Amino acid sequence: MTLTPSTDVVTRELRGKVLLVTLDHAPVNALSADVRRGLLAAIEAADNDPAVKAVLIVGAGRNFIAGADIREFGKPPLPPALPDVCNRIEACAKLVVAAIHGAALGGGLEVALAAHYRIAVDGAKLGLPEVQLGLLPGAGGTQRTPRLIGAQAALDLIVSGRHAGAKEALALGLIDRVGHSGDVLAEGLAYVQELLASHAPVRRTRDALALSDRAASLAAVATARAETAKKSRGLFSPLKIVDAVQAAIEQPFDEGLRVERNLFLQCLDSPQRAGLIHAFFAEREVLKAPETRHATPRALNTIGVVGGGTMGAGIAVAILDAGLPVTMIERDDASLARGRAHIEKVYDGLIAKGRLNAEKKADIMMRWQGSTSYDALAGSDLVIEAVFEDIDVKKAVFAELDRVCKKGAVLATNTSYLDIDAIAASVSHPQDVIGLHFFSPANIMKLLEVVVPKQVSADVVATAFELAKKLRKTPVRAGVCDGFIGNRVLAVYRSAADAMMEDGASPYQIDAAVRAFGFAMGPFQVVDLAGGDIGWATRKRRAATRNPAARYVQIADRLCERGWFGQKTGRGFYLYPEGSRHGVPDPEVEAIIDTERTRAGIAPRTFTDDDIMRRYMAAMINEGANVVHEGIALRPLDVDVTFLYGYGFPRYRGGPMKYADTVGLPTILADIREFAKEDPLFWKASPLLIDLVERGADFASLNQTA
Ligand code: 3H9
Repeated sequence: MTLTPSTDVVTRELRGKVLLVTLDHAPVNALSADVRRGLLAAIEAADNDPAVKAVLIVGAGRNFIAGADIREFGKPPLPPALPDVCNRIEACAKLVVAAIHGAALGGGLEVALAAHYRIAVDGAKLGLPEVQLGLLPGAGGTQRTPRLIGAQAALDLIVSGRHAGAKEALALGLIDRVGHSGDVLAEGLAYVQELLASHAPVRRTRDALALSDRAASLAAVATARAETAKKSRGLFSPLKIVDAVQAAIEQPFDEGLRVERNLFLQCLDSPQRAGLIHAFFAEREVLKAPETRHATPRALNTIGVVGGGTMGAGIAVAILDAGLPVTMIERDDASLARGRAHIEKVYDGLIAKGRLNAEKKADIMMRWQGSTSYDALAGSDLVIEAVFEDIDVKKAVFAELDRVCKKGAVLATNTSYLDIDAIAASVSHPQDVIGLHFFSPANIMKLLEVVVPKQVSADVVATAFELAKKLRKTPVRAGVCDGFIGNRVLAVYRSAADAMMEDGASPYQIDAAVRAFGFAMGPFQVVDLAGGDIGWATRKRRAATRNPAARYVQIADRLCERGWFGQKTGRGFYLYPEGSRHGVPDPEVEAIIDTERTRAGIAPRTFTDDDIMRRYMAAMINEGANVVHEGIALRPLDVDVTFLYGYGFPRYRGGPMKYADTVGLPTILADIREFAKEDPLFWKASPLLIDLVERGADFASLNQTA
């Protein structure tokens, strides 16, 4: 028998004495207004129906509930509010049980915590990941979780936002039972029957006693506050979480809920919440490149890598880590041995940290195979070339691949700048050639630029996205141009940084300002880490085609001429005393900069940190706009994801284009026009930026159009 009215997204069905309440709101049962209404109505119905002795809440599909509906944030609130729904569930006079499978995250776990008993099946993921969206659990999570599992465990869970499996959730006391059959409904119903049979009382989490040792709880808060202040790097919500948990200890439940609500609303209003939620959706949107919608990926069982240098070895590790076999090609035995050694070094590092053992390493290395003959690639489904960055060297490799690879094998180049159309044109099946631009270290960095040359076939693009999935990388579709999305934009804001350095800012001030903005590192630290020789080689390569009228700052060249390539040579922009990885400012570098200023006839001037960031970001945003305008990036969000995953852009700002929207495009354009008074050639406003400002539109308006 069905009690009416069920809603589309929340159905009710009486199973004996148990009201089965099923949330069915694809794809992840997010708690939209309809779902909240349906849940509330179900609880009301249960309380009003004497035939109902207990309520069982389950989720349809692959998850219990993924949390609040993130798409509603930033819009006018719709009743009923989730905290009220949770309070109503907890207040229900009938026994309420949550049966959890898949994700019970954020508001999803908060619903479960408001229930009186909880069972989860193997494979369930429980957590309060709101912090990753710039929020805190706002439906009682900061008040009920510590009451249930203690302040320390609650803080660990909420501040980290990590997921706990069913077994751990049981050990923590977050749930009461783990079901092993895999059938969440059967497990849930059996558990409710058992509770009814044993006359289990209605048991409310608000009355749980895990905070009864007040002194220990407050000590946990003090420790968490100190650690969070140290680690949260400019993030707003982590310390608010600590405040909310402190309120759980010090205040009665209802007052604690009020404190939580107030703190939640502060987080909700923060630009960080907007930036982080933009990042959440953007990283999912980039997966939906047009080719992935209609083309089927080719097979990806065996992969070849040409080149065993830093990039080739890093790519090989990424592939091995995905459980796939790798065939590595090098020109001679010594180079091959070096390639293998690079790979082993990564795994030995993990062994030293206790994250791998020798046996597992041996298992992994079984999937590695090396050869000095291209013929070993005859059976490979996909080959990634990672040799020296020179078009003739690359073309020679592709000629070999053309000769040995089977029909339909995908031929990929890891070039970071070179013309992939030209490489493709040099082989007999240009439709099989694609760019896969990994970032160093390739086994760690998440970004993968999928560079799409003119003649490539759609299923090859789809295969590249499939590979990214297997390697757990974040792919961004990019068009062919010098530097693709990331390095092209980087070259421009690096020039802006160089110009500021020559005009009077020290590299140390620029780095500090960029770090204070939220980047992990400043541009000159990045040069020192990557090796100054790499950029130097590129500058020399481009010298012939550089516009002679364009400003060219020579300071970095002066350092490279001295062999100061950064960390690996012990000095670059910074000094690295005795192999240290932490650079210290170098007075000799400052003297070289002074000499260069004199040579260029520049009277140094003062920059505030704000001046620095306005120029740095305007350069980045303007070139980002050009990249979108020219179709190199599909949308502004593709530029954002590139910078979040490949260039250490602070996630809480959402990426450069989202940041531009936050500041306001008219402000960015006005800055560019002001800077253009000094250097009109460099500061040329992007036609896209001008157009958007004229139309009163923003970058976000272009994010729907891929
Ligand atoms: C919260 O709960 C606040 C409360 O404390 C207080 C409120 C007052 N809403 O990731 P997938 C979409 S904050 C809306 O590819 P998977 C997603 O965009 C929330 N949509 O699947 C995608 O859409 P599309 C705390 C959502 O299987 C589709 O679902 N919760 C939401 O790899 C599939 O997603 C979280 O932070 C949502 N909450 O992973 C959990 N979640 O198909 C966030 C997903 O159009 N979610 N979508 O691209 C996740 O971590 C993962 O989605 C999950 C599934 C693990 C659940």
